[in-house]
Amino acid sequence: MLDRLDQLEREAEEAITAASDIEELRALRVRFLGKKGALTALLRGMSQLPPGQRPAVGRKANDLRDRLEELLRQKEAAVREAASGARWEKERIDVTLPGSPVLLGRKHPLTLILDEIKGIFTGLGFQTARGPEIESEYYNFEALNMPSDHPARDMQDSFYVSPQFLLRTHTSPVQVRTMELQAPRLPVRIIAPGKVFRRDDDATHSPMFHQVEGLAVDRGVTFADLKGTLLLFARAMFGERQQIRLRPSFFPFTEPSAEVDISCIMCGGSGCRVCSHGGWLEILGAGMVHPRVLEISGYDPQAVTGFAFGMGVERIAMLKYGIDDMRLLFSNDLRFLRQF
Ligand code: 2NL
Repeated sequence: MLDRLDQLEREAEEAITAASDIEELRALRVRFLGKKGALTALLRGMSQLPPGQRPAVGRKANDLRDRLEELLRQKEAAVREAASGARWEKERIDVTLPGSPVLLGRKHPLTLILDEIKGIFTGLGFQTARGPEIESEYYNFEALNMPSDHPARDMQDSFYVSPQFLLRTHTSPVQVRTMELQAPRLPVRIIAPGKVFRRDDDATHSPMFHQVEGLAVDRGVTFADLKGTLLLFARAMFGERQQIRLRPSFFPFTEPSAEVDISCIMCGGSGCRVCSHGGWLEILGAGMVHPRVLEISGYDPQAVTGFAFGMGVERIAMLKYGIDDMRLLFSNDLRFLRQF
């Protein structure tokens, strides 16, 4: 019996040493120490022994039980330790590695220019007005002295969304709406920045672009006020040495009308590739508000006068930043946008 206990001990030691996970150890505990286990079975046979041998066998069996319990506990601890070590190794992170860079956003070049334009006119006492991008033919054309048979209306190749509504081709309708709401209160001094839409698409035209129009209506507003305002704008925007030049032109909503040039921002006027060797760059259209437009908008053209102007924001951004293809402004290419 004592020999069989020794044999059981060796067998159990070997099995416990070889075990590699918790499940296996649990099975071994059942196999050797469980109610129907090997040690229990052996102890059952004790009643067959002569009474004199029983204490020695009993002691040895108890010692073996304690020893196996201890071995199982130690092995279980070792297995748990190994498992958590493997997990630690798997989840290990190197905190000295560089983190993922956080990309900082920035303003789009058009927004930068638009902010600058707004800032200049705000400083001159103009307020910013907004209006719908889908306009009625009335506000986009009729109220601006462009009846349906007007040739300028064919010139405007526009996007219609229904027989009487279209995407606005300029922000002038915003100014008409503002005058209509404000009349007959004076003065009117507003700029209308925003998106406009025309059927055009190449390196210098986009079907959607941005315009800023300005309008000043009051008693005694003159063409000189227009020139002074535009000269001040040109100098604030492009530098104090700027000159402007006005050439006669035509718009249905202004009379007289002018195209406004600034001295070339590349060469200062001596002639270069940017100004096609002319020394001047066209950046604005302007004029005195047509009496019909004042009247339609609720003002008495006998009592008040006004000047108005309009400029393309993309054109100004392209000149100021030296961009040669307008499509770059709408491609959302970070290699381009990061430069501003
Ligand atoms: C251009 C020319 C211009 C206006 C816009 C305007 C608005 C009202 C009354 C009269 Cl409510 N005129 N706007 C006047 C002259 C020119 O824009 O070349 N824009 C890019």
